[in-house]
Amino acid sequence: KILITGAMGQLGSELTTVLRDHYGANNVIGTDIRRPEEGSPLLEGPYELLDVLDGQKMAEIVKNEKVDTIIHLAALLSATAERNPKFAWDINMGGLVNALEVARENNTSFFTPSSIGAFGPSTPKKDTPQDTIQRPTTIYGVTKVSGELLCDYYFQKFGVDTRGVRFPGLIGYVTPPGGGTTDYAVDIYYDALKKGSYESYIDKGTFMDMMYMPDALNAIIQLMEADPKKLIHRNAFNISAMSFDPEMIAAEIKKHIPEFTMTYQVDPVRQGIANNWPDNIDFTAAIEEWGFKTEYDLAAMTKDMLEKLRIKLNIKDR
Ligand code: VAH
Repeated sequence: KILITGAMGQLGSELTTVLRDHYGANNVIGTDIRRPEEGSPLLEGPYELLDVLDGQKMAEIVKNEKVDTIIHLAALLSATAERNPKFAWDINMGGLVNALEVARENNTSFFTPSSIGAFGPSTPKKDTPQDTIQRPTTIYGVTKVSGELLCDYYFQKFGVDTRGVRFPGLIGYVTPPGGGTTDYAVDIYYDALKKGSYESYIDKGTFMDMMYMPDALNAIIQLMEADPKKLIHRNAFNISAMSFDPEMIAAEIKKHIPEFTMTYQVDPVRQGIANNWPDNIDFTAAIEEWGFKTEYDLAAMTKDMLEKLRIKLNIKDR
């Protein structure tokens, strides 16, 4: 059985559904600090209230349900974390160490994501290597690097089967993103359909790695099912599908909505975070060690996002 923390989040909500389809609904327990509203797909399988700072409750669920895999997603993302650094440290690290302790005590396998946010201004910005300098200047990045090291430690010291990837910005139409720097790449599709225009808080020329949600979900399943003997890096694999700046995604949207216009109102905080992240990362290790691959590039993602959002938002005239 699989336990997912942060199941109500942008990634957690879609991963819970996909894993239930893949492994059987009753084998995937969604948990978060709040209960979803009635009718939520999250309630189509086992769901428990869980604050990841409550290690005792987490241990009880893992023991009672005979959980053998913990997927720990509960965390504050970069922009939100920057507004509440102490709270971000408490949740991101307090939650992680609780989850790792429960994994150690119950001998479960373990997945938690890192991020391109684990890199900083002194990291090579282009073709960022799998193994390189990591001196992030955001509290989010500090918790991501600390998390990578903690997961490596639990593997080396206690043999916990920890695995993880460094996610790029994730783009999906099911659940809105929650407080990230890359959220503009989701918001732009919603506004293109609702308003025919978008005011970007990230400046033109700011390149960041991105990935369509279906590819991110597949990557988690692929890594968790990979042969552990082949994993040299194990935690924090660089993965990405594309790198673009606001101008490129706007141009792709214009192919579908010719009257779409883009303006800029740069947010210094999130622009400051984006400036310190790579332009594009090298993900050769993920390809070599567990066959990482993606299906969606910017054109395919844009076509699918607009199709799915037209239905979700019931918009026919754009
Ligand atoms: C954020 N979407 O913007 C997250 C992610 C790589 C970006 O960590 O904080």
